[in-house]
Parts: sequence; structure tokens; C-alpha cells
Amino acid sequence: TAPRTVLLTGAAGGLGTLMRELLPPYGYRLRLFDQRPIESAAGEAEAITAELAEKEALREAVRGVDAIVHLAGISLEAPFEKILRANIEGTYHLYEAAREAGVRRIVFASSNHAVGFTPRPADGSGAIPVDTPRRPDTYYGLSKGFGEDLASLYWDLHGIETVSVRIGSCYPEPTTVRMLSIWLSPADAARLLHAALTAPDVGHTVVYGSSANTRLWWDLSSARALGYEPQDDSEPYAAELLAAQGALAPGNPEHAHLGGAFCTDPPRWPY
Ligand code: NAI
Ligand code: 15L
Repeated sequence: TAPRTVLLTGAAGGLGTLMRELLPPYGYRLRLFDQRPIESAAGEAEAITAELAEKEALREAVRGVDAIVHLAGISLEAPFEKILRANIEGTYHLYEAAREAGVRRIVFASSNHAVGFTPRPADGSGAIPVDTPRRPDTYYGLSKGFGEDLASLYWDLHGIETVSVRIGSCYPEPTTVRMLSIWLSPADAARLLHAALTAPDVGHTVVYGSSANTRLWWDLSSARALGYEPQDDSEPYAAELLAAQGALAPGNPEHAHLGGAFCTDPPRWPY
């Protein structure tokens, strides 16, 4: 049975806004948390405006929820001190609040950038396994590896279950050639979060988060084992993106790794 009330952190962000639309049809009532002020809509529980550093607000936010979807944090590269505060300390404060309140299940928005320096495999090979060694491409990616290890610790020590989802690129449409391989459609994101919230006995499970893309670079089997059945594929966008941008060039450092241009100094977005 689906958890009823779910705390959605990062609810004001891009993914949070999409999930506010797409998760309630699965039966969830969302409590919203973000440092940016937002108002809860009809059918949603309250919206809490606070930073992850505010422990009292976090305690209030987790009280009585059945599960947490943790999206809040800095979502691109930033100075280490900012990543430390928002993503590393912030995720720690969230897990501590969850432990104190007895919350049993968290879905953590990890990222492909936790393993971003992994060499780019052949399109469609699905070659990158979920237990590939961590190769963060940024302080941002490093913070996602920290979050995965924190989730592992809180499972082993405190019995709090987490699904860490290494999200590819979740936007309404893929906008780059790289995204053809790692795109997660918003509808598939909701399917995957629902599976991660409801699958039994996940302990700490790491999955990649993408649609069933023809050009997929990684292995979706641990996600499918949760009951996730992706319905979308980026391929209908391929011809137009390839015509406009060209194929990924092996000799180009922005194209050589899973993390794309996060792997250059300075990191670039979006390619
Ligand atoms: P976003 O930047 O649009 O949203 C993040 C939200 O978190 C913002 O509304 C921001 O105000 C809030 N936030 C940041 N620091 C906070 C703090 N210290 N306390 C409270 N709230 C804070 O990012 P997006 O794209 O919605 O991503 C959501 C999550 O998913 C992030 O953790 C990101 O790293 C992860 N992710 C997203 C991907 C994507 O394709 N959108 C890909 C891989 C990972
Ligand atoms: C991420 O982790 C970012 O949060 C998102 O904005 C995209 O840049 C995505 O990775 C990506 O790799 O395309």
C-alpha cells in the first residue's frame, strides 16, 4: 500500500514542481518543503518555507509523514562551502530528523554526476552497472555520493530504508544529444518514485533514473526490480537533436564521460 502523506523537499524546484502534478494521482498527499516560498494547492498538505539547516523546521516537516522524497539541495556545481551546507549537512539534518520521528522510507535524489567521470559507453549498451565505482565529476557529484553513503549508514544502523535514484536528466523533453541517453521523462519519474516509495524490503538500493531510452548508457535492472516499468523513450527526439548538434565526438572532453561537460574545468551546462 502506498504511503499516504509524503514530505516533498525541494518542492519549489523544477523536478519538485513536476512531481507536485504527477505524484498525487498515485494517492499521495504531499507536504511541501523548500527555502523558496510556495503555497500548497488544494489537496496538498501544508507548505513549509525553511532551509535544511533549520533543524526545528525540519522536525516539524517530518512529523507524521509516511515517507520522504528528498529533492532539496543545490542541483548544479557550486563552491564547496555552499554544497557542504545545502547538500551534505542538509541531507544529514534531514536523516536525523527522520530518525527522531521514526520515518521508515526515504527516496533520495542522487545524480548521474556521482559517477560522472565514468567513461561514456556505446549508445544503447546499458553498460554502466549500478555498482560501478564512484567517480564524481564535481563537488556536486561528490555530495550525491555522500548522500548515498549516508543512506547506507542509516539503513545499517537505524533501519531507515532509502532508494537512491541517480537521476539522469528529468525535463519535459530532451534538449541535447547526451540527454537522449539519460533522459527521464516526468511521467517515468513519477512511476519510478512511486515504485521507490512502495517496493518492499529495499534496504538501501541504488538505481539509475531514466526512461527506456534506445541509446541508454546504464543498467536499469535495479530500478525494474522495484517494479518500475518505464514507458517512454527519447528516440523520437533523436533525429532533430543530432541534425542540430551533431553526434557526441569521442575526442571532445565534454563528450567523453557520463557526466558530459560537468567533467571539464570549469564545468559547463547543458552539454
Ligand atoms: P532545482 O534547483 O530546480 O530545485 C532544487 C530546490 O531545492 C529549489 O527549489 C531550492 O530552493 C531548494 N533548495 C536548495 N537548497 C536548499 C536548502 N538548503 N534548504 C531548502 N531548500 C533548498 O533542482 P531540480 O532540477 O528540481 O532537482 C531536484 C533534485 O534532483 C536535486 O537534488 C538535484 O540534485 C536532483 N537531480 C535532478 C536532476 C534533473 O534532471 N532535474 C538530475 C539529477 C539529480
Ligand atoms: C543533474 O544532476 C542536474 O541536477 C540537472 O540539472 C542536469 O544537469 C542533470 O544532472 C544532467 O546531467 O543532465
